[in-house]
Amino acid sequence: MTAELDAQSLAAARGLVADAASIMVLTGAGVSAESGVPTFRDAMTGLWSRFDPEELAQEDAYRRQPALVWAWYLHRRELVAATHPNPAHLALAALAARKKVTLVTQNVDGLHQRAGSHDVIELHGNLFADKWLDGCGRCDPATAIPGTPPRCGLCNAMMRPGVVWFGEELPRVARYRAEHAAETCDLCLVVGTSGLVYPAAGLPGVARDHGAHVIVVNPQPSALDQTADIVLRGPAGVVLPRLWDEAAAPA
Ligand code: BV8
Repeated sequence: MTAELDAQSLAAARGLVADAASIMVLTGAGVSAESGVPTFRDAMTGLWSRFDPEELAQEDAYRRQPALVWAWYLHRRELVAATHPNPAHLALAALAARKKVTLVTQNVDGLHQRAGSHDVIELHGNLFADKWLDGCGRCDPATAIPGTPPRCGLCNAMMRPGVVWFGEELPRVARYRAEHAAETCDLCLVVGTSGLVYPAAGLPGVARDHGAHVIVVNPQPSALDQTADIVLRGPAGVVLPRLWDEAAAPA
């Protein structure tokens, strides 16, 4: 337990989790940090240090420099594929076996699913899904012309990562389901996000406005701290297993 993680806040948070009938969880890159996945803003280490991720994660960047952006996504896929879920992911999967949990993530790494979480709402898509940019409707990855990026053999459209870029609308169903969960939960657990990217970062405020308690888990201050009833200042992999660990006495 980190020095800043005081026992009183932890006990209060455990009580909220134990009493909750419906929990909405919103995760960001910090929940995967202990797996070794760089958070979104510090993903730009080494080769990529001279680029701004928000610059690369945009459609016009892709149209301007498809090979560079495609290589960036392949690099991130390789990084993520070599990692494993950490105790934070596993604790969230275990919570869903005991409580009604709607897991909403901003992450594109698929680690919640690999930890055993089901029906994960991926607001920003998935790094391992591909789709087409301006495709003809009959584009087929099986017959794509290999390249950086691959292209459709019929219409020459570029394959693109199945993520949501800045300036793109979120997937409608995912967004609707996340907003419904925020409106109907009685506890919103916010884990590992700087709370800077919208509309995802607005969800804890929606939950609060509908009467839910909000708990933030983050070793650093975040833009969502002021929305929280309780801020647990520690790493998710340490904090989450203490919020509902099986061994501990009921709160
Ligand atoms: C939209 C997929 C409607 C891609 C991502 C101008 C033009 C267009 C739009 C906008 C604009 N101005 C503002 C907007 C809206 C924009 C936005 O919010 N911009 C921000 C930068 C201001 N949003 C959008 O564009 C969204 N679409 O609004 O459509 C529209 C359309 C047109 C015009 C207007 C509106 C789409 C947003 C989705 C972007 N795609 N990802 C890819 O990955 O390549 S976002 C990407 O960044 C991530 O998915 C993630 O969501 C976000 C990063 O946030 P975090 O997850 O919080 O990560 P971060 O690194 O910031 O923080 C990590 C945290 O973890 C830190 O707090 C750290 O302390 C903590 N931590 C570290 N270690 C641990 C830990 N916590 C716990 N435990 C630890 N061990």
